[in-house]
Amino acid sequence: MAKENILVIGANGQIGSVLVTYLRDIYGENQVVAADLRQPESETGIFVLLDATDAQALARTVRRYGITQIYHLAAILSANGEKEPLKTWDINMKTYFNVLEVARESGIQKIFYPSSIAVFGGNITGVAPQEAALNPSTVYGISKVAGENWSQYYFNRYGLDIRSLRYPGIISHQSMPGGGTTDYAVDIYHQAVKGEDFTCFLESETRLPMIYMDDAIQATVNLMEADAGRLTVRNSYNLAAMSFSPKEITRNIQEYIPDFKVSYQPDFRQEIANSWPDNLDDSPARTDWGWRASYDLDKTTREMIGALRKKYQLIKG
Ligand code: NAD
Ligand code: AKB
Repeated sequence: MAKENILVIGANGQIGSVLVTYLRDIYGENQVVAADLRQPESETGIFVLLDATDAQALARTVRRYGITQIYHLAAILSANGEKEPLKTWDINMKTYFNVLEVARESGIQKIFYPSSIAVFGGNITGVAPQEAALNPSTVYGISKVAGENWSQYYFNRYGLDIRSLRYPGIISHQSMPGGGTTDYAVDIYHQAVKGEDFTCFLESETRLPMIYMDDAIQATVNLMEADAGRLTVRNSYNLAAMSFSPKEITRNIQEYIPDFKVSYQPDFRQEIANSWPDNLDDSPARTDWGWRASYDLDKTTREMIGALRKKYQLIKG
């Protein structure tokens, strides 16, 4: 494997904190530079305090570490984004333009851009096809559609090798989600394992596409390592793993924790969830680079409950 120097921006977030460890296992501890606005809770490898809206600071980091690939994870997510729409647009777009421009100017070979199911809007009912009219309802979704279009533009115009996934909601035990609409599907496991009741901010029947963190990381790395000639989608690949409602995940958890109780108090996030599809058709990802999910809801629940039981026992003990 060619020697890569990888920069992960937004490295302290739900995905970044898991992805950095995984990339360091593959490419080597000193080959992966973690960068974020905030200091990490514990520093294990190279970390740079970086505001990616600052183009010069980003360029300095790229030069200093001889960066060859960027995973650009920094963004404001759907629910937090609705609280400050203009700031969200500004941060999500400015950071991505800075990444695109530093890549173009410094000859960076590859970029990973995470998109989202939030690119779809209420015009899609049921399963979202790869090719669809994208009418997002949130400022976050609008910024992701714009990001996808700019990815396609920089690929067509400058040959920049940008790869992207439309992630479903990600479920992880290692890290907490950062202000999205799918966050309930992580929070619910924590409450269940702590032996507490859970109040869900979505209605019981609202089905959304979700994915377990291990699958999301595997998909990301597989896409980044795929032969460029096989990639037919240059805006963003649909990615699917499972789809469930709060009622269905509750029933699944109750198979392991029978006393677990959930009540429903939908808030502004319900409208966001209503505008998203139930699931995605990910046939191009399957055909082009062999994508297959390994975790369904039951396997996810087993892993989450097992890992969180250990975590909370450790905290107690
Ligand atoms: P997160 O909110 O948990 O983490 C984002 C990180 O970016 C945070 O640590 C934050 O401090 C950092 N950040 C914010 N502004 C920054 C800036 N200006 N400069 C440097 N760092 C900055 O997000 P996440 O869940 O890890 O998501 C990562 C990416 O994946 C995002 O682009 C998100 O839109 C996308 N995505 C996530 C999910 C999911 O369910 N987690 C689903 C679809 C898409
Ligand atoms: C959110 O809910 O905003 C994210 C996402 C699906 O993009 N988890």
